[in-house]
Amino acid sequence: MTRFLLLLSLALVGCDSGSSMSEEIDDAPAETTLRALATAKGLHIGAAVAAGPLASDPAYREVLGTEFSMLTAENVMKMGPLRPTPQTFSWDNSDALMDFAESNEMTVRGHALVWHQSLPSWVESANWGRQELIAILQEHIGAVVTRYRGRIAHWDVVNEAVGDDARRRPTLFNEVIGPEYLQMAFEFAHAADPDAKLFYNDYGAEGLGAKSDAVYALVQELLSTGTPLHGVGLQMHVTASNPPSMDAVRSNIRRLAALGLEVHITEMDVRIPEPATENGLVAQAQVYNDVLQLCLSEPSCTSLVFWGFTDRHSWVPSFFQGFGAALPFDEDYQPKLAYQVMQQTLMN
Ligand code: 9MR
Repeated sequence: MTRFLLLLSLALVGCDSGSSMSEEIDDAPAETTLRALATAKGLHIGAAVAAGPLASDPAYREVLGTEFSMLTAENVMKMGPLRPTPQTFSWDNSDALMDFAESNEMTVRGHALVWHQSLPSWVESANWGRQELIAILQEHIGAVVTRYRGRIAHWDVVNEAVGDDARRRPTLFNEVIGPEYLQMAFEFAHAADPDAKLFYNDYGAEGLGAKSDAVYALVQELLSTGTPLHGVGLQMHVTASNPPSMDAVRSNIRRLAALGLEVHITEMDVRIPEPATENGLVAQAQVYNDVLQLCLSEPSCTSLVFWGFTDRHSWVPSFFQGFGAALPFDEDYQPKLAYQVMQQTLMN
């Protein structure tokens, strides 16, 4: 708590010095956004975007475009939303996201080409043969990556292939194609856009432990077979009261970097019990700040992406009963303590 009070006072001082600095420039407030400050430090700071408010809520668009340099699709680039039928693609929402990103000069993380959730029912319900399912993967990955070739810098190619038991998850792809579906997926993506950086993304593998060991072994194996894999996404869906040890996350990032991989924090949110209390918000701010500082201090950690940005739109309350308020902006788009403390860290 003492450390937090120090950070908070620094945050308040930092806000003042930011505004005096800004007298020299025309567009003063932009210089103290997370976006401007993180960019100056070579870090992409991003948020997952929900299609509904992106289409309909000017305040949502304003904060997103001002505060973040990177965005990712919370849902609209998953196979279910993109592929209502075997014959059709539904590009409207993903195109709208790309348009927004490009008109705001934001970089895009594509999410996610292969995942066992959010599959179309026509994929889940049929009894595929191995070659048929490989053909579906190839066609799907090829079509999506080709459509956004040169415009999506980073793709989550395979998401959550390791189970909570640290074994290969027995997904449709793993069971029908075999574990080699992973290498195939990366190769299909690489063929469609050789310049895109291709990521393996997972949760619960941020620190050290059986699952992160399994993810490490998986990416090591993929690299050893020449798979075009360039990075690992650490999702970082955590609770304020029980975050992973930052020392362990640092060790994990370093061992991945030693394999030549880039690391992105891809889906960070820090849930607290609702209704939110002062103590909860303080603990939350500390976790956000710890992860930001860690990422800034590790050269391989090049992006920090939140899973949303406003408590108005977050998957957390519907998934974790009794928890919420997990993001750096509140439901009215006001910056929370977590925002202020991160802003101060980026100013230093
Ligand atoms: O936040 C997403 C939620 O709106 C969707 O209903 C859900 C299923 O598609 O996926 C959520 O996002 C997940 C992400 O794609 C992968 N990592 C875990 C995220 C939270 O469940």
